[in-house]
Amino acid sequence: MANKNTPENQKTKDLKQFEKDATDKVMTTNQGLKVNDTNNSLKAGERGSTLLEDFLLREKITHFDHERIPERIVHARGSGAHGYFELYESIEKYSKAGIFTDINRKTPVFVRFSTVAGSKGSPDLARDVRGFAVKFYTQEGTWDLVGNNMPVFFIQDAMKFPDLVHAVKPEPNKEIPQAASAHDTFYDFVSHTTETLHNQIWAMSDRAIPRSLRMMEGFGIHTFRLINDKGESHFVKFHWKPKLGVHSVTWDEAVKINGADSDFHRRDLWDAIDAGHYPEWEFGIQVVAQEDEHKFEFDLLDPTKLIPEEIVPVQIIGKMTLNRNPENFFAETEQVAFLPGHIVPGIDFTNDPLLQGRLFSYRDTQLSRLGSPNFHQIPINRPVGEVHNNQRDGHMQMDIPKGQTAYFPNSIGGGCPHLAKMAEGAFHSYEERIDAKKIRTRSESFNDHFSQPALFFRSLAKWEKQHVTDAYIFELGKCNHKHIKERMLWLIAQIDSTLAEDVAKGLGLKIPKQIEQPINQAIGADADVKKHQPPAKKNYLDSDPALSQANTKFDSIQTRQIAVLVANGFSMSDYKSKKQAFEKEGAMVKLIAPHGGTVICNENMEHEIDASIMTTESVLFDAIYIPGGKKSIQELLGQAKFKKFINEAFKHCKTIAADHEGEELLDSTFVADYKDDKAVLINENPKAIITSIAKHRNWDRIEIANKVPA
Ligand code: HDE
Repeated sequence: MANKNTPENQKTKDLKQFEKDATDKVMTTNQGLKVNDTNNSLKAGERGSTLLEDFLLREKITHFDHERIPERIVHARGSGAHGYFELYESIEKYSKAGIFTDINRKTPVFVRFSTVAGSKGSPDLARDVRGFAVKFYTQEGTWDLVGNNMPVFFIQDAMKFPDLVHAVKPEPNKEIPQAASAHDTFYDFVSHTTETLHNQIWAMSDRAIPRSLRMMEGFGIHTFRLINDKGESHFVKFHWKPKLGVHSVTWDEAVKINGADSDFHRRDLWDAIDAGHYPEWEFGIQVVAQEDEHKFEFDLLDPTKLIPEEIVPVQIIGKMTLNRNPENFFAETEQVAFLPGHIVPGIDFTNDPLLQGRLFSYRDTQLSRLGSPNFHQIPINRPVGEVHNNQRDGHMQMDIPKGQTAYFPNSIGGGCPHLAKMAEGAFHSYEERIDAKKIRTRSESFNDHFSQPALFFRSLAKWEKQHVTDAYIFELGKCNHKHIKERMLWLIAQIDSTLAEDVAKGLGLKIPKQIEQPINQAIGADADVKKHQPPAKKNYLDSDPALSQANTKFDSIQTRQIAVLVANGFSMSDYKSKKQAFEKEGAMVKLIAPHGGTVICNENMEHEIDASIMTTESVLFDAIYIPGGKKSIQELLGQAKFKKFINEAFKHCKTIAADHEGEELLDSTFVADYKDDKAVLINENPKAIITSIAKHRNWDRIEIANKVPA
């Protein structure tokens, strides 16, 4: 059994040998030649032309000219972190994987979160699915769980992926819009490809605008297999559940955050890890016995379907902690290469046609992105175990394979590298029985496209439903083609008639009684059209509480950003008691003042401020606290942006607390008429404020909040 710290040290040690630290070092060329001028090129005379001879200039410029690589074709915008995975209990009855059986291991991981549609420099708060890709450096080989923050995908067959991506990306004639699904081509595709509707409604929900990457769930999406040491298979879905709960911002905030801090999620992840608030997710599995494969109302191989947790509960078996920021963004976060085909003994694939296509695509894309079949030798991609085979050469070969042979079998090289016996942990594909015709089609068992979107919508709280409605109105409102909007309205009506009516009202359109047939055009030209049309929704479960963010955790204010509004003369005693209490619970308390530099409290102490009101925005914080102090409040009243700051926080249903004279500032805002709101707290004790902030938002306020003209 491995020492508890071995694996983590193994990858850290491996990466360490490639790290470069220039502290106290002299500057050199790439050949190690010492350089004493990197500011001026070599010229013929002081004002003369530059000489071709200048190898220092050429080396520097040539490297610069080639320092970009293609961004990922999807998921280009990402943020990464290192950490480790621990197992709570062995699941050896299901899987023989070391990572699932050895509770003494700490398996190193590298995680990359991403948005899907936008370019590398696009803003973090786009309405989009988030990638949630985890590389486990296990002792038996690297396992990549390349998932998303939503449990289903838009399409059922890999063959449709280029169409989906072309539809959502900026339109090809004008390269507009960036990082947005709210445009004609996307809804043209969606409205003709009804299998997309489930993931689509998730993308309209708050899941698509997370408060933090640390506050979202992760899903492997596909049904995989777990294989035990007897070679038996169980179906499995993988889940990540954030310890801080699942929380989101509102769309109005998202739009404003993108302007105020387009790196909001990336910064939030980095700062939390930097401050020692290590993000954690519990790891869960939904297991289905082989013989139960066909007992569901949907096909387990269909990636547009989830298994409701009400039907198959998630068993929590481990935890992932992210505890180290990368040393270098390009070397680690950009160059990391995830492949769903990276699995280890004890885990295997199913015939999900989307997964099967992914097994081809990811290796292929790394070849153009990273430029060489040796991408596995890049430090972040190297497995922790030894690598020996007869693959040779290629661009940027980093290894020096010794010996005369590069083939198998051989006798000259002593038959090495020799083959692993099963008893030595060799990989062996699950021996699935297959007796089938070769056929290009879509299984009829994949045809139900309305039941699960309807289940999702039914399971949401009132405020979540309102957000979905608003999102559809926004997205379809951005489309120019009336027939696309009408087609969408008809399809939404198949999911939920009230939702469709509300969206139609917002669009100023009527839900059409009929739309041109067929509804689902994602089938072959000669396919039997009738056979492939989705049937009316079925109700096999009234609701699944796990689908609603109203049922998440509301027990912590850890890492919540609290804006404290102050000017000279603020009450130190008010502030001190709150600051201590908030920080004890792990919140980040930030002083916001009318100007930069410092402010002096009523006890004559100087306090460094975190941001002047001119450089920050309400949307970057989770809550507001205003300590008393007559002089301070008078000054804050004199600067209109403080009122805007408070009005916006009120609009976004946040906790607003004030002590003593602080109430006067609230009286000058929209809050004045709503001081009985449960998240407006005046002269309350710290505990009450903490409980309120932990609730994330007071969504009961939503209807009043929508009236705030901020
Ligand atoms: Fe991906 N996807 N994908 N995808 N995907 C890529 O691989 C692809 C799908 C996901 O942080 C690409 O290295 C196809 C589902 C994540 O580096 C590419 C299909 C899920 C990431 C690719 C899918 C994902 C990618 C682009 C349909 C959730 C970012 C760059 C058959 C389970 C990984 C790259 C990172 C990245 C192809 C569908 C998640 C082009 C063909 C389903 C998290 O290979």
